[in-house]
Amino acid sequence: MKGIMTALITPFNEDGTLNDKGLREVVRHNIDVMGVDGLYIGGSTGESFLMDEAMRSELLKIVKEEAGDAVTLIAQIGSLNIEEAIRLGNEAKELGYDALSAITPYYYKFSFEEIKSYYERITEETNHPMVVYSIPVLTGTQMTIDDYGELLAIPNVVGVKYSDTNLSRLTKLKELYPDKVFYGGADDMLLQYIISGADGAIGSTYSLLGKQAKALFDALQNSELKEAKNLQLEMNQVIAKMESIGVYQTLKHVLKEQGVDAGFMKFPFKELTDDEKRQASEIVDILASG
Ligand code: NAY
Repeated sequence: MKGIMTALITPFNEDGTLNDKGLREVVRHNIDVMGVDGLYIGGSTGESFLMDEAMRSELLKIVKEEAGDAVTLIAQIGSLNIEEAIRLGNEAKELGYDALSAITPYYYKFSFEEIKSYYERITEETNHPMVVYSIPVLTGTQMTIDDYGELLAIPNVVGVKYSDTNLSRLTKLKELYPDKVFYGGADDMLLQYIISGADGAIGSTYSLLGKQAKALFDALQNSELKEAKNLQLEMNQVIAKMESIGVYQTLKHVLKEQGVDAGFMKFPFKELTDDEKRQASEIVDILASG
């Protein structure tokens, strides 16, 4: 469960249906070319909040079929509809996913007690390892150390995908819960997350920067801080460019230029304009020269 995991994009056809062939290519690319340790399926990067349940279920089936047991697989099954989350969680468990993950329930301003009961209910009814997905920048839900502690005390909650950027809180959490697993979630801070106690990271840009991220992670395990810093700076040039154009769209564009059928975005996400495509193509050159 440790190391570098790609938050997988989902390739769609132009009409919004799932691009089965492209999805398999993206899975293969991450395992065979990037050499990442795991895949996180159906997260923010995977646009799963724009999909219906049948499509989410199909996504989980195809990825497992293609990846087999080659890498760790985590299925993000969170949904505002608890029954849907439980059904998807049980499906992922039956398919052989290593763990489930669920976004903190969003949109409504749920109380912490409500958030906690959501995790209790999903874990009780799926009885499978659960990674809490905390991403305040998208959900607006900020949790305290005590809140995280209460969630980590729920049976089957094995860790947190910590897309929170408060690093001193992360250090404290790892100190308090050394047996739980914590994943960093902002790719331009991978080095800082690991130094602050994270066991690994889950990020979208590792579909392109997986090798560098793995090298950075290994450098830190060997206390090679200077090497790690250089790798982070190199990665950040690409990440900043992606952020200025649109991370998910740029990922798909660059992968397609690299020969991987990453497909289209799901409505209402827009495709890149011609000018943005030209900017995104510069990343292809940067990666090829690195
Ligand atoms: C997911 O669920 O897809 C994620 O892991 C999210 C992590 C990404 N954050 C967002 C908001 O998409 O990888 C990061 C992010 O794309 C990267 O740091 C570049 O900003």
